[in-house]
Amino acid sequence: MKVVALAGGVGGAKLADGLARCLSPDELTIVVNTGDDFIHFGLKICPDLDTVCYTLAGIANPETGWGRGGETWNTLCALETLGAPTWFQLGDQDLATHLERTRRLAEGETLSEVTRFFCQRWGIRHRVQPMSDDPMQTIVETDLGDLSFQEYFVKYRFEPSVRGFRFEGAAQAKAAPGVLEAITSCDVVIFCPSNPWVSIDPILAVPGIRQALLRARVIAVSPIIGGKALKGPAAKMFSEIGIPPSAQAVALHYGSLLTGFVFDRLDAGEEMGIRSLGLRTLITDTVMKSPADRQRLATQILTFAQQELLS
Ligand code: FO1
Repeated sequence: MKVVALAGGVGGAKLADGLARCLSPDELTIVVNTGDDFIHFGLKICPDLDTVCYTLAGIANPETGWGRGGETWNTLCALETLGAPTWFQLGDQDLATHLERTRRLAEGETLSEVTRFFCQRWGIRHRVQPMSDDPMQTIVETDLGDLSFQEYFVKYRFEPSVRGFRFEGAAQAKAAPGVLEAITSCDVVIFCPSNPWVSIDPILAVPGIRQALLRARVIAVSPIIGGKALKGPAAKMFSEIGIPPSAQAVALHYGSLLTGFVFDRLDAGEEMGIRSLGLRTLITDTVMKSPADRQRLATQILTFAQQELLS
């Protein structure tokens, strides 16, 4: 079965890893949010691409989900003694990724090419693609003013109250080579349990992607469980935009793009409401605490997708 997964952040990376454990490299393309990317110390940092790649390569930090396992922090400590900004924690090994990415981009490689190179080096056989090779920046509109995503998320610990979002550069961006083709030729697209507002929406804002999805079968996995997000500000964002956070709110957010919806047992009471949106549903344990959980959830979603294909 040919699958395209849209992912951003730690929850998305976990399900992408589960899918990679179930599907062969020619069956899976993972399209990753780059709206969180930013320039820091002159380096191009792509947190979601790195989180997905480190997770698939088995070299991610198991505690945080982002950055690398067994990391050292010598550079960050040295920067601190210089009074340099250290709000964004860059480990020594992780820094090597940003240095080499920045060098290759300056030599004229595209972000897709650099990502393919890293995947080869880290032994990742499945295709991992940035949503676009063009710069796009998620801006979080807050009561403190407009903040770039990493400022909002890391520097201000997602404390400011959110008023809205915009994706700067979206109108001029082109989908990365192969992304639209992957969506139009796959059997199913899976929206990983990533933040709908700032991980999946930036991907949907890339011209052509939403239109391509309208002709595809799309299954979303809810990142909201029992009214809360396992990690990050997704539930807080729903509330501050004026929508009570729930699995159904996630389904409504994606609206007519979806054909199927996966949500947690804890929210089984929402089934009727979600089905009334015309969606097929899978209710299961969606929390992924271990690699075995990732594979189990991916297997269940793929079986559900197969049933959709047959229906
Ligand atoms: N998240 C944090 O909460 N604090 C950090 O200092 C931090 C550093 C960092 C460095 C490299 C990287 O690839 C990711 C990093 N993240 C950090 C995670 C990142 O901000 C978020 O996971 C995503 O942007 C949200 O999708």
